[in-house]
Order: sequence, then structure tokens, then C-alpha cells
Amino acid sequence: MRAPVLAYIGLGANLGDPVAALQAALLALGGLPQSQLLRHSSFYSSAPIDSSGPDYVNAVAELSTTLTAPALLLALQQIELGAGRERPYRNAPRTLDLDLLLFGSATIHSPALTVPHPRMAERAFVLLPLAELVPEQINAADLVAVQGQGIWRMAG
Ligand code: PH2
Ligand code: MG
Ligand code: MG
Repeated sequence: MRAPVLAYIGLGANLGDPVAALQAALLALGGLPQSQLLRHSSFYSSAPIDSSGPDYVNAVAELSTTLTAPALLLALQQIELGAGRERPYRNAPRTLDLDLLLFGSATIHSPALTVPHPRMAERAFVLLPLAELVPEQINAADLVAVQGQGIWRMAG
């Protein structure tokens, strides 16, 4: 059996009831085979960046898994579909988005998957929740660079 890997998954939603969607997604992540949901960050609210519609709710989850990265990606896509995710156009508002941000120390460049997530360092809605979980893996200069992006940690 493969050794478990720590995977970090970005959760986001801005249609329907985004908080409920993220809570349901965390339950679904906890139910994935060969995986354990270890921790998740606070929930954050922010205006859409390069997107449209209502404000987003975002968080990051930490999963220990022996799934391969492609198998985990497929599982994330299935959870998105179960939440009613549609893809009418790039960066369309969405009921649920699950992005594989980090997969252990792996670097992956396949047609289906790029890890680390190529835009994560530019986005406060990824960096702030991720920094709650693994502050040592976040570049201080990246955090400074996203300081102007309005983002609020939600109560609870
Ligand atoms: N996701 C995007 C594009 N823009 N903006 C916010 N605030 N939060 C997101 O999760 C988000 C976004 C593409 O996945
Ligand atoms: Mg995304
Ligand atoms: Mg996505």
C-alpha cells in the first residue's frame, strides 16, 4: 500500500447556500475511501475575483489519503457534480468548486491536473485559509502581495 499523503483542497461556492455547500462538501471529503479529513480552516467571504455573482465562501481542507492524485481529482469532481456544479463558461459562478491545491510535495503537470495549483499564490481566498493550516508552507511575500484583496473570516 502507498504511504498516506497530505492533500490540501480549496473549497469555494457563491451560488445557492455556499456555507451549507461547504459543510456538505467537508462531510463528503470525510467519507472518501482511503482518506481521512484531518482539519479544515475557517470559512472566509470575499468578492468574486475574475468571476461574477454573489460573494464567495472559501475554505481549505486537509486530507490524509492513499488515493493517487488523479483518483482524488476524480472524487472531487464527483462531489462537485453531486452539489449541482455546472460549467457554462470559465470562472462562472458555482454551487461548489473543489480544487486540489497541494498533494504532499508532488509537482504534477498533466493535461487534467496541475499541482501546486497554478494560481493559488495570487489569491487571498486560498492563501489565508491555507496559512491557518500550514503557515510554514506559505511564502510571506505572497501574503503581502494579496493584502489588498478584501476578504473576511466568517464567525463560527
Ligand atoms: N474561484 C474562482 C474565481 N474567482 N473568487 C473568489 N472570491 N473565490 C473563489 O473561490 C473564486 C474566485 C475560480 O475557481
Ligand atoms: Mg477554483
Ligand atoms: Mg476548480
